Amino acid sequence: MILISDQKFMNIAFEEARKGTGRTWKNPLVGAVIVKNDRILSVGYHHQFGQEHAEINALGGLADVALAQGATMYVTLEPCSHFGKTPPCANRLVEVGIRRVVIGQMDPNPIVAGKGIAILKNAGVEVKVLNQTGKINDKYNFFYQNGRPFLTIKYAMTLDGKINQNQGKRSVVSDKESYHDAQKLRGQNQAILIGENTLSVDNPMLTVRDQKPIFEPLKVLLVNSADKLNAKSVIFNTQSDILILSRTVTNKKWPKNVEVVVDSEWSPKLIVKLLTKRGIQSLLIEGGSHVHAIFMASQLVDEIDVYVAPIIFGGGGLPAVWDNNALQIPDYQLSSKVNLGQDIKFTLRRK
Ligand code: AOF
Ligand code: ZN
Repeated sequence: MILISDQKFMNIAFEEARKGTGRTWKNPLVGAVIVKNDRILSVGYHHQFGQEHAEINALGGLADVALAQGATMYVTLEPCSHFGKTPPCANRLVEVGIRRVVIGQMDPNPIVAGKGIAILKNAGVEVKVLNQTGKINDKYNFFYQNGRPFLTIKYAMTLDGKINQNQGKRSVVSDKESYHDAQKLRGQNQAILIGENTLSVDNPMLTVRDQKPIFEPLKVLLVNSADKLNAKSVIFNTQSDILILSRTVTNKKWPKNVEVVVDSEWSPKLIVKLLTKRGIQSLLIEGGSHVHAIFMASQLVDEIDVYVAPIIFGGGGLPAVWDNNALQIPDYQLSSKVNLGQDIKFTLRRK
């Protein structure tokens, strides 16, 4: 049973947590509320990757830390137990005399995963876990629960299923509103992948332009030969990290922000394995047709976002999903359908 007052304060903690949206990078969003005699004494949240955790910020908001004696802390995620960029929060809560801790969800990150709760309980602190995620850390939770990043494919197409009008040329397909929505999607992912045709035809920057993030997503280029890439592609003018997955060896000297990893058999499975090892929790796949096809058939794609524009290009352009062979695509179901200007965005999720 959940007490009404516990739920009320936890909802406030979730609101706090959301204030860190877009700034905590690989860390989860976390919010905390300190309550005594049914009154809120302080609130706090995790502001940015590398900075203080939510609990410490909430304690810092107290007029006097002695007020924490005998208080209850509501925190959306299990307090941490590790010495990371900051000392463990669970120990600090014990130290300042917090008597009861109400937790939204356990931390699935194996460096914590129950150890924070154990520290609290061993010190005699009353702990209650509500098993609520508030849907604020879906990709973080997915990564640790499934041992791989959450994969999303995104494309814009015409009513005749084309992503461009002419195979070798970039075309405007979607409405402004779809463009802004797609920008938001970029900001919600830690890496963005494209194939070499998209790189040469679209020459994209793959940056998040609407609301410049503190941490730009890693740009991943899947290519046959790193050395044959056009060095004038605008992507190489950006400062953010670029990971080139090349099928053939490189003899070039690359700038510091560019890394080339060679494997003659790059497959979705192998790419996912590499990104998992690097702690990338989410990947957005942005073209082109063949990259969409091989990923869809890989059984590894969790979400597909398609922006459909009410225009027809006719023959000559590339289909949104293309392979020489018929592919076995797993089952997806409609998760949402929204109007964006004159376009419609369909979001599909794995069944
Ligand atoms: C908390 N409160 O506000 C956050 C927590 O890199 P570090 O040292 O900041 O540690 C990151 C890990 O700490 C993160 O993956 C998660 O397990 C926990 N994050 N924990 O108690 C917070 N941000
Ligand atoms: Zn912590």
